[in-house]
Amino acid sequence: MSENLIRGMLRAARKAGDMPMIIERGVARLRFSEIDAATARWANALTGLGARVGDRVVVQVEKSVANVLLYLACLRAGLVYVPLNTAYTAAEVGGFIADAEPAVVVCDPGKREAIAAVAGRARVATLGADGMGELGDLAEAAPHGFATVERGAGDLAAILYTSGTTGRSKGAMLSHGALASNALVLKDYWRWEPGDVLIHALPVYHVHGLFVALHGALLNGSTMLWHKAFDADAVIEDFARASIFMGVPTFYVRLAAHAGLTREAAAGMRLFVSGSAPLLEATFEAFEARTGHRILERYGMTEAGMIASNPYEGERRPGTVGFALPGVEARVADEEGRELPRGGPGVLEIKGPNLFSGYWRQPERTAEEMRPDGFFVTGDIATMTADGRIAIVGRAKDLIIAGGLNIYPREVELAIDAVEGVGESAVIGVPHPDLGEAAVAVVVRSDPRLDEAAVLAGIAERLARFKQPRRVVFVEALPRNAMGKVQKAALREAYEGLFE
Ligand code: MCA
Ligand code: AMP
Repeated sequence: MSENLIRGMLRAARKAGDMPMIIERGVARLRFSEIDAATARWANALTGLGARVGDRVVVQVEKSVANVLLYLACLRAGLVYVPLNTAYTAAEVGGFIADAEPAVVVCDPGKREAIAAVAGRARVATLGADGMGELGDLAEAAPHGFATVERGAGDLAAILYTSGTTGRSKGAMLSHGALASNALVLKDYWRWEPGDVLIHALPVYHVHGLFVALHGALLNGSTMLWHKAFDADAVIEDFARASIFMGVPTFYVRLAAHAGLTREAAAGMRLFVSGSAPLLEATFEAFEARTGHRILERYGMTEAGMIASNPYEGERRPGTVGFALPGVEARVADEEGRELPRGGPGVLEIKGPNLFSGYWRQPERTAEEMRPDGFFVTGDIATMTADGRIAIVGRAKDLIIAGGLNIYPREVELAIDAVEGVGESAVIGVPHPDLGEAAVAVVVRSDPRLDEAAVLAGIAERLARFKQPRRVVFVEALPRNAMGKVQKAALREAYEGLFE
């Protein structure tokens, strides 16, 4: 039997019939009854460009209905979807293209020239937010029939890049089977039911918006109220027409600061889900006080999709991410992977059908994060109670999460160190009231005339804006331990009040 993930979605779509699949600002943009033919047309357009089963398709486009069809068409045609953050610079995109070696690169019409310059041998096709552009035109004219490509559970559906630390980034290979198993588990765990309507305000280039939200709605035949970007006004207005909302903690911080967030406004909602970064207890409590809803916090990772979740019916406890999802095994271990007694902190390791198939063409880096018994080392520090409730209490990996987006300090440090007048730098994450964490660069000058603006200007072309430090501070020397390693904990402590 084919285990192509698209099959379950097309089945659900047939049941949903003429119901809107995507509503944008009150207008039905796509109906479930249309997606069979529409994804067939898009699949024909892609194969017409020369993409063959197993080929990668790198996509950097604005969030749109066309973007969803493009993703679904990749599944249907057995192509491997590689989405990229729209904020990435052409230089960053070029790095991903060199690694993924796609057959086709899809970009916004306005970026065509810049992307073509870094696309190597790949075909470049444009796609605008309105569905126009070269690929949109091809899809418009393409035949309505397409034989869905048979895929096994282990065949790749997508590659999502998780870091750009040093030199090469890591592309997490995700199979049809891993994505399907995770989506089906969540469908039951969060009690998706007929008639559910999802407010979709997340970007569609990361696990949260692309898989957790989109797959959930598609497998349940649920209408999505589509928001191009998060806007608290517009989201609160949609509460009256929806039942489920998913967001990163920054969304909830902004909602809780909004005068329109009231019990009445949220009365018809069934479920609020938070994840991608820690939800502060204060945000959880403020949200409950205002709406009566207890946010359901869950925890996941690009390499594993969703790993743990607070229960739907049991206690949703702030500061915890709940229990390992059905089928997922979790243990808190020491540095050698030996399970520690319950209660104390250690590195969280997990195993299950949701796990990725390794890093694209980097078996040695995959091996570094896998235990011989198949457990994956998450790099998150966690505690687990005797009954299995998990709390994420820190990170062993050097990672900053700002507004739900990852920033790898090493990558930013390398860019800053290349700026004229910089001696050395250390990039740290410090608490930020809106973003949760924000990046701060601590810089030692080799040229005393260097200022903050010059550092930021020096990295502007190289790094996506969200990775650029919110502040640059200058010091005489970086604190180092006896081994010569920069003491980031000391720096974090020194600057923890910077944004308060
Ligand atoms: C935008 N900017 C940011 C961020 N977003 N800076 C730091 N961190 C960010 N996350 C910058 C812009 O470049 C801009 O800079 C300024 O902030 C304002 O931009 P704007 O577009 O207006 O920002 P915004 O609309 O307020 O966006 C903030 C946001 C957005 C709504 C929090 O970043 C967002 O939607 N985040 C969600 C990301 C996400 O989906 N994460 C899930 C990953 P300037 O003004 O200087 O030009 S999946 C995952 O982590 C795992 C698997 C999981 O468990 O889910
Ligand atoms: P990514 O690297 O984009 O896949 O992001 C995964 C990381 O986000 C995890 O390893 C955690 O560090 C973090 N994360 C996701 N959800 C949560 C959560 N609910 N609480 C704390 N950290 C989280």
